[in-house]
Amino acid sequence: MTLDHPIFARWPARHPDRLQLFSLPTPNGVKIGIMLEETGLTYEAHRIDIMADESREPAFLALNPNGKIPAIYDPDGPSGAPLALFESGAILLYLADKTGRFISSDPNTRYETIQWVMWQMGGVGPMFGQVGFFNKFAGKDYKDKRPRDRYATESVRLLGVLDNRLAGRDWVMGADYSIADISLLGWVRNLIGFYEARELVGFDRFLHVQAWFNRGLARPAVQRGLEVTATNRGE
Ligand SMILES: N[C@@H](CCC(=O)N[C@@H](CS)C(=O)NCC(=O)O)C(=O)O
Repeated sequence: MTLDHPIFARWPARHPDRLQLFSLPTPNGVKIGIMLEETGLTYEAHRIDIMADESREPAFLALNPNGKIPAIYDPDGPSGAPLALFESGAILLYLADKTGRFISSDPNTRYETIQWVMWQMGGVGPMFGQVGFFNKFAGKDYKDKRPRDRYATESVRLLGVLDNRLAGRDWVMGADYSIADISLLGWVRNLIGFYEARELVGFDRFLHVQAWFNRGLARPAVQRGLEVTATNRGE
């Protein structure tokens, strides 16, 4: 079996029958590593070095014209034909539907789960990411702190929304761990870890988020998922 896509000329598939993941352990990237480990799907992971602009190479752009990780190529797509997909929220939803895991089969609860994934994609990701830029990366040296403070203030508000949601719930959707949790864990982890914004956003006051975060990190599949594509194993 050979896979018919330009990406494989640059990143060859050793196991063409498996789902192919192109990623890096960033907050968006780890979502898919975690989901694949949680579901137990067999996959082959390719590490894409975004710092070396590998995500801007023509072979990668053929898979994701937006030039960002994560992206997947599933040789066994839902119609029987292969499916290439980018945008981490769409990939989570696809993998949930493919496996029947981590999304409710009840239609109302299903849409609520999607709603929280959209909330992460449209709010938490972009806002926390900007906090990272202005607090840790190039934006740190800007004298004017208003952009940093604007994104920090919005991130605090979003953490408050999540904290309220998690009051009396183990997971975003209640008793059931779902793709909503999977979409959020890596972002909270980066905000208080790599982005060094724990104090800036007053994380310690969000007790429900803290308890949820620790529950998430305690899951073995989350621990494994955070390491997917951390090294170039090409398995
Ligand atoms: N909305 C996209 C965002 C993807 C994204 O921003 N990926 C980052 C890493 S977390 C990336 O590839 N950055 C490389 C670049 O922008 O050059 C998703 O959720 O998949």
